Amino acid sequence: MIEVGIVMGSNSDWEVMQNAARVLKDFGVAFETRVVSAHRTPDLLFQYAETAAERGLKAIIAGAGGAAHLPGMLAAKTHVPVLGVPVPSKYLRGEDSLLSIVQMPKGIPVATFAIGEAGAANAALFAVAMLANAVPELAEKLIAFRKRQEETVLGMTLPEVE
Ligand code: RP5
Repeated sequence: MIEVGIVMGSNSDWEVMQNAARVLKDFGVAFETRVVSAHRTPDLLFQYAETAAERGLKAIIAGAGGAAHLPGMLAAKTHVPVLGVPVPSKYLRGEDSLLSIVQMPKGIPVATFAIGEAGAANAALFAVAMLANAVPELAEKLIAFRKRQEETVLGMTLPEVE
């Protein structure tokens, strides 16, 4: 059963959003990917959000750039947790996306992540952490991932100053 939906406003967002897909794949979490545009396919957005819970989705990772209303509108139409990823935009470098996603009115939250690749990967890691509350094997994988990451950083060296 698909547990996480990854949606984005355009296929031009894929370069960033594939980082979320990569994490979920590495953790063995079943996911789907879809292009759903808040402004250009509003009916599809409503349909996706309205059916998310009954289809068994436990989280929706939504990435968009510019006037990034996709995560907020999804959150308005479903109680499934929405994790928002601001995608870098051409003229404002994603600061517009970030503010569009993070500044939700009280009552309809979107968990908002960093702009770009780190945000996409972290949204997926956060989804893994949520799922891991009910799946001990997933929790073990997450702990092992963090241990490997720790060892990588502990093994880092710096050059001598000449
Ligand atoms: C948003 O507009 C998308 O999320 C994308 O980041 C941005 C540009 O879309 P395209 O013009 O590349 O389709 O809706």
